Amino acid sequence: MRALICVDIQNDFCPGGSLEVREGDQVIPVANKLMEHFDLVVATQDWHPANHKSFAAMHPWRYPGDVIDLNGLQQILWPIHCVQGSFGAEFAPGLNTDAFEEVFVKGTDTEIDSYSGFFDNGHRKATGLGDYLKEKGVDEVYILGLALDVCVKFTVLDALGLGFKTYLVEDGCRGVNLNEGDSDKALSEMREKGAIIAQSDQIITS
Ligand code: VGL
Ligand code: ZN
Repeated sequence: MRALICVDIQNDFCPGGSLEVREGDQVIPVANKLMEHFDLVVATQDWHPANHKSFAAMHPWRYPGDVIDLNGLQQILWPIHCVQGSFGAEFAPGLNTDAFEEVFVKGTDTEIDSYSGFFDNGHRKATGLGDYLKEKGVDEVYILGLALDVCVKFTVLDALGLGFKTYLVEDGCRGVNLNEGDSDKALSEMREKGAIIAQSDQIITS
């Protein structure tokens, strides 16, 4: 049984959003098209309290891109984004959210960030996505969304760690590329750790 996981396709990660990813909105038609070919589609949603400590604005004299120690973990500071209930946290317009069987929110604890859709960055708490997929008998996951070099990457690595056969849908992702080349590095790392890098048209015709 295979499942499609749509990672963080939200307004704040699309052009004009507070943490915009270049061409982020271009993943929407790819996601919508692929959904038709899956019996199970789930989504993750970055869903922060307004005072989340991954926000640079929560730390005096700190700016987006700075790195701090947050409760023992290295934390990149981000602009305020995906605040619970805000427009920026909503799924991007045009995304076929009706296809989502379940949505898993992450980043809800002010004290720890959660890039992966499965666990927080300290692997302290699970979101429920892993158990949910196993209960449904899923053994293969196809992952796409935003941002390739942050939340998509960590979701892929955790999927591999949980034993899923893991496909990364490359044309269904865009990267934030805080540093030049981050997306290429992320692709290499995912491939090295066992992910299969695929294009959406290969999946549709296979
Ligand atoms: C993300 C940075 C902070 C993402 C979420 O969805 O890639 N990136 N929070
Ligand atoms: Zn976030």
